[in-house]
Amino acid sequence: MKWCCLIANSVNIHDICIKSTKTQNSTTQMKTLIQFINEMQTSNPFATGQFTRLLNDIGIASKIVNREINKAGLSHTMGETENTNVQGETQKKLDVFANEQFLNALRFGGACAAVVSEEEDEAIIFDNELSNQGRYVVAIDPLDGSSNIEVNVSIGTVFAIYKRNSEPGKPADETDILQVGTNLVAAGYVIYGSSTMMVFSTGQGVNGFTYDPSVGLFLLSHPNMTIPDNGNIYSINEANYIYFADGVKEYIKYCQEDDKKTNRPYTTRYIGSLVADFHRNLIRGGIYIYPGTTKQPMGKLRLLYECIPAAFLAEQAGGKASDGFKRILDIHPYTIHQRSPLFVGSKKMVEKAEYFMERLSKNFCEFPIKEN
Ligand code: P6P
Repeated sequence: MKWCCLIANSVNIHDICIKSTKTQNSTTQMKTLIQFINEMQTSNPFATGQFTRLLNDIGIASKIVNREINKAGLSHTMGETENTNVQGETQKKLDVFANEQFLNALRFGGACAAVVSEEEDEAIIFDNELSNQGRYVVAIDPLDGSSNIEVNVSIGTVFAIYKRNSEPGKPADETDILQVGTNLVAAGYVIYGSSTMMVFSTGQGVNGFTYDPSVGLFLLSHPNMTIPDNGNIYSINEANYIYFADGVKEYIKYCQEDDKKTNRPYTTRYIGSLVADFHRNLIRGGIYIYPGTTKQPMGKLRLLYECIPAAFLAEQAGGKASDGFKRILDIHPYTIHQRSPLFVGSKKMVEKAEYFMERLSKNFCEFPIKEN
């Protein structure tokens, strides 16, 4: 710092030094994910350390997935496999790789008794001595938006964590798997984008951690994330317009009207990756809609490992999430890959969309439709 002052007059190095020192200090002052989780554990007298272990295991698996994504173009992991998953989608090699990493991390961590994964037809009940003592179950989309991998667009992992209902010591069962969103103990996502971030909530607000690959740590870069009450970005795939309910069509028209006092017309941004669209709207304000359509009345997204975690985070950040009518977190799942329409984001924007749905599309279809 001293030598900076000596030559400060010449090239303004002083500011650069201060800035870099400040940047340096702020980086070194940033809390790591482990420190953050350990502080949570010490503040909870009933904590056994299993939850800390679980979040840490998810963090480790996401670092391995991140490394593979970052070099996908240079390695054999790009491209498709010959298999299709239960969704009927062709599995990408990275889908399979990510699924394996998270399942292995959770299987041997001793905190998780069962997993529902988008890439697995059935729930995975670990049923080994260690896992049967696990007090948690996890619903996960290991790599959401993987169709964007080869075009280098941000993709993500989405996870939801429940406390098991059945007694530890035995294998988990269906009562542990099909839980309503209000039972969640935590939810989050990892976005593999221009930087890799883990954003999660344990019910006390939302915090974002940026991954620093030079030290292999997630650092608390976005404490107490809150979503603006209103916004001017709407995210929806308008290619499906003719299949939308009238309420959705009317809301899109509302977004496109010219009205300066309500900051319209809005801007449309649709990345085709839930985590990326959700993350932008969380920071800037906005609404993401994947509605039911006449072709797919329950929409495309899965309730357990896409809609519920997104809804939990949105509400924890001060936003809102529904299926256009009902709060997502109040929907009782009846099957693990159940779909649901999703309206999620800034509270006032979701409420406006719900107004049009209520007024014009109340009977668009009786939710939830029992899918075969
Ligand atoms: P569409 C990715 O497949 C995903 O599940 C979400 O991440 C994304 O928002 C949506 O589907 C994109 O679906 O039908 O618009 O291509």
